[in-house]
Amino acid sequence: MLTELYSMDVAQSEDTEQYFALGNLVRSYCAKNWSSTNRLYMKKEKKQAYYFSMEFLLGRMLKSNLLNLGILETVRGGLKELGIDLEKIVQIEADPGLGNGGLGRLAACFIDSMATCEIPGHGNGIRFKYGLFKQKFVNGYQVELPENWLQNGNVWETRRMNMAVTVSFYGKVWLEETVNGYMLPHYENTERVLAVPYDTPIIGYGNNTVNTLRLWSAELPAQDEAMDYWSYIQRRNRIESISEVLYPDDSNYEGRLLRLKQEYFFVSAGIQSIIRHYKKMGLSINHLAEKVAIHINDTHPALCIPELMRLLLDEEHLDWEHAWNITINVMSYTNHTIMSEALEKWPIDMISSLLPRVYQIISEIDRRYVEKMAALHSTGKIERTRIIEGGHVKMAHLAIIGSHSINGVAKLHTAILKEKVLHDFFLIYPSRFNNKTNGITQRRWLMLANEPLRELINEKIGNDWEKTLTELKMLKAFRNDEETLKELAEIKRINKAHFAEYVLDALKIEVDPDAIFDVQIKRLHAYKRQLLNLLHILKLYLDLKEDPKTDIHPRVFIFGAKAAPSYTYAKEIIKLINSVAELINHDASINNKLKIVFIENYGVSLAEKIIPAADVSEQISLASKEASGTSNMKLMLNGAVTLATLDGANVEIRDRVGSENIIIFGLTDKEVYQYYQDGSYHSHDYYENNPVLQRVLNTLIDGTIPDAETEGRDIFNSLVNYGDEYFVLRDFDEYVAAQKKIDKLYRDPLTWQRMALINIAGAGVFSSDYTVLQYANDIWDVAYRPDAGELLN
Ligand code: GL7
Repeated sequence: MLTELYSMDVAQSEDTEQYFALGNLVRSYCAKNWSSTNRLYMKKEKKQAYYFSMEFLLGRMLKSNLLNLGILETVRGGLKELGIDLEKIVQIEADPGLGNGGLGRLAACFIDSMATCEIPGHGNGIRFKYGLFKQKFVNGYQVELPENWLQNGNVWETRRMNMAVTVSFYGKVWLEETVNGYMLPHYENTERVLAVPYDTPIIGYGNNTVNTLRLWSAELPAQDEAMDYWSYIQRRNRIESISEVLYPDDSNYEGRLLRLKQEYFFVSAGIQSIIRHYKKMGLSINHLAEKVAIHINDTHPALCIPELMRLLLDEEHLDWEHAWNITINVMSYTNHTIMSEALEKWPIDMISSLLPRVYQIISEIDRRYVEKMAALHSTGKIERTRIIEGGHVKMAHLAIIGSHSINGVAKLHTAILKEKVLHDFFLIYPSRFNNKTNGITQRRWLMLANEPLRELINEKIGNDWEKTLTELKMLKAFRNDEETLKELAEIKRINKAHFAEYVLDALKIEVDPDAIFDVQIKRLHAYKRQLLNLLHILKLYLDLKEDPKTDIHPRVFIFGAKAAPSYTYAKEIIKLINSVAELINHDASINNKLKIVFIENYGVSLAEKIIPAADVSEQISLASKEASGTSNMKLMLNGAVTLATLDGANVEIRDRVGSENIIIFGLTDKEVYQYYQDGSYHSHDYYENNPVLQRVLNTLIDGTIPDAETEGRDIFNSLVNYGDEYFVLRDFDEYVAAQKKIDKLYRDPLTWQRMALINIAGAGVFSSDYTVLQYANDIWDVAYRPDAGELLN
């Protein structure tokens, strides 16, 4: 392959050539299974599920492909004989950051699991030219740089020009009756965009299934090339901007036209290609719902609903009722957050000018909804739930009204949707609501990221768990086996030393692998409460300054977090953490008892390094706000002990490991809602009445923290004077007490390692294999691996 690609042999080649040669080999190695999977699906006319997602946060793929193909060790060994280190060449691959955080990474875990569980399920999204920005710290401030992940090419994708489709925007549309009596649209002055698919094989683990991730790229249609040169360049730039850059918003919604264009672009392209593929099988459009399931991942692809309606009405000439029936049966929707700013809504003017025909259809869906509900529900409820209201189109309402299934992503989150956030809809459509707790793939997050732990587990209980993760429960038999607990401790120590090397190399900070590695890795958002973590660090710092002999076990606090570029408050928190790190890391009197490591540019590849080295998993969001969380699952699977509020999937983690093996603190969701109701939370009182807390908070404004005056003042005010929206001060004392408990437990190594072991043993249910099997069985009604049925129980 090296000779074919680069006309060179191994001795002449460097890492980059070796990486691309190997990547190409792997791709051709799986090509046969890729086409035979497709042929089989066609031949058996199997129902297909399509996961529509704005984000797929894949991470590097070389090793995961090798693992899933069952050739990781062979390739590693073969390369070694040639004097090549696999670990070195995998670093060449760009880490495609086509997602913001948990939502995008979940989509990536799901497609890996679908292929592994032999579910005919594929991803559909956008091939963003630039992934999520690259984060740099300059003087402690976050600076955003472009992430040009395609610069050196992408070995995994195949451009499929022959499968391109056209997506239309703008223009005028009117309906005219045809000779057959159909009302069909006529268009004038539309802007046509060519959507070109790039397909990536998604390889199942230990089987012959290879599914497809189809990402669309926006290009200028060929006929437009005939225009004059400058108009051509301008139009090309405008069109290509659609698939240029991923929006760096986590749960902040930005009302930007380009975002709406992106959403319609991949929705329309995806659905057109699904229908084209379906019709190739010679089946009647009337049976579409028997062969196709489309999943709407968050509201971003909610235009799937009017777009499918448009194609069924305008292209297939079905009547409204019939088309609507098919659409509801095809569509299902997942809600991923209750944060109100993430509930997308578009101004009517914007959507009706950009997508005139789609807007007509949305209006008609809304009109019929109101008409149908009038007889059944109160006017108030109908007004609160209709799609077009207050001059806006509400995407969540569209997704709910047009789908047969609506799910939340953890038990608590689904309960809150039913009882609070979507309560009106729950009363209208009770049977549509269901829960599907998130999951993670054990292949990337244990088998690849933590090879020493994988080996230890295999030694103890065999390797059935690799396919059936709940088998990890067998580890419980070793809970009192000192030797195993010591081996577990050794592995953690090795992983920590490994990570410490990285920290020294990349950040020039020396950390002691015998310290507690306390990890909070997730997007920077006020509700996730990185500030609570920081206030506790400041408390420890003050304690040590007052009495250098204060008896605490040394700690390394590890943060990894990007803030949305427009989210000023989150960026201030980053700066503040970095300033506190400057202060503490350079204070010799602290005697290395505290260190703060804020990893720059946190993403999938860094998570793979940090998670195996973690002792403590910080999951400290304000109860009710974190829909699920998934780093909580990855960290427990790698033997970290969770320090958590009863939020999201933390509740289910506690149920699995028992209260003795997780440290829980803080308000419950019920208490939070109670505060909202009676308005009785006054953060200022906590400042006034709690001297310890007061002293800590004063460090933000009294000059203790270097070079963060503005940030310290703003943050102080938000907590003390402007209401403390996420109850940081309320939970402070309990958090400090919980941290003390951690300190005490950690000093008893056997107890600690037993907790770690029980966490690993209890993590089995959080495999995304189970999650997708439940989607396949309960929502999509598609087939799956015959022996996987028992995993559902
Ligand atoms: C999120 C939730 O915040 C997170 O709790 C959840 O685990 C994830 C996947 O379901 O979805 N919702 C959201 O908008 N983002 C998330 O990560 C960005």
